Amino acid sequence: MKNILITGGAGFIGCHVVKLFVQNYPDYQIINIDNLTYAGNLENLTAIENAPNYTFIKADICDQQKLKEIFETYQIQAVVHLAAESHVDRSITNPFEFANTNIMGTLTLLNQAKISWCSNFEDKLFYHISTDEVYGSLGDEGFFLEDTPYDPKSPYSAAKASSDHFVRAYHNTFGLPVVITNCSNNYGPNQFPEKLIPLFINNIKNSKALPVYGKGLNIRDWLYVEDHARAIDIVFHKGKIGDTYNIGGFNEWTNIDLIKVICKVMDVKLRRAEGTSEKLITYVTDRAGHDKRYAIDATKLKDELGWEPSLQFEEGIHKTIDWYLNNEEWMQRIVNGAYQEYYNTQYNR
Ligand code: NAD
Ligand code: TDX
Repeated sequence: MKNILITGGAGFIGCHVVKLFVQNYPDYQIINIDNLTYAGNLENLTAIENAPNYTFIKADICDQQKLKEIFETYQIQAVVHLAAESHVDRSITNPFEFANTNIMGTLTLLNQAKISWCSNFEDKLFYHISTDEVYGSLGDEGFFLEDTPYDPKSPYSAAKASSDHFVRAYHNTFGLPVVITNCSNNYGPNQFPEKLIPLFINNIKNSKALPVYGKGLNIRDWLYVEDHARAIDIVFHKGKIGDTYNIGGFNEWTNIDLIKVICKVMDVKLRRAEGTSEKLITYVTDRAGHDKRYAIDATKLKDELGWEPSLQFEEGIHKTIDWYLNNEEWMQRIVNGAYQEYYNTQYNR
């Protein structure tokens, strides 16, 4: 029996992690806390919301008193921390919110774990989920390794980098048992349609312009979200305390090539003439400080813990597009804001 606190479980990656843990580990009690920002959507969790080993609590990771209550009530033994502000463009317009949630929220959670565990850290774990963006931006060559120096460039990545440093500081200073993973760009079902792939799928479906930043030549390494959740499961159970593991898809694409693949697949699935979707491509002003290239070397995770991506990109992108086309209501309710009422009707207690 283990009581595990997962933060940010109503978000994109969090919902896949919560579902995996609830379904694969009936002996674990999964307590999901999320304060349901615009990005938190409890509809992502309907498959497991009534499971006996699952509890949802609407809570803010910056709320120390609430965290104290939750640690005491549920006798929390491990934390898997995903809650964050996650969208780079929003961090450019509102950096303070990112500092508050990603830095102060993480620090509040770390400190509560330290206090509640009374420095008795046996069988405890604080697992922090982070991003490859903390390493900055690559040129044409090379990969991010676990010991690549931090060089964050956006307010989002600066806040995530700071949170990573606090996690390591709590390990070094107080002995808190921590593990960190830094992952590349995720894609798949349930991603909020502000991020490139779901935004473009939705715009193509509605014959709206596809806003490509700059020349579309920036490069990202894409990983299917369920492969990330599987990696988190493995690191949670087998990761070495104090260590960092990079997680990536070994799957680099320039934005424009990726967009053209999505356009082609969408033409076929929507039975539109070849080339219809590509005509929607519109080059727009570049993102400020737009990182050129991210590429993860996930060899350590493969060699030490035996994880590698299971899905080829072609299969992943088909699965993803099918999911959005088969879940039009999910998208519609997000676009019109109705998903935010779900909490009030389902969890009004
Ligand atoms: P998301 O924006 O879809 O979800 C974030 C969740 O956190 C939401 O449910 C939101 O309501 C919740 N949240 C935000 N502030 C909170 C607060 N103060 N208290 C409680 N809950 C709060 O994000 P995501 O894409 O699922 O990312 C999850 C984590 O993974 C983040 O830490 C992110 O930095 C990291 N990550 C994401 C990617 C990616 O490609 N999306 C890649 C690598 C790492
Ligand atoms: O409209 C767009 N047009 C465009 O050209 C959007 C939304 C994005 N882009 C570009 C910017 C990036 O080069 O596409 C690329 C991907 O953009 P996002 O989906 O916003 O992701 P990115 O900025 O790379 O960050 C993501 O991966 C790392 C997540 O949002 C982060 O949370 C994660 O840490």
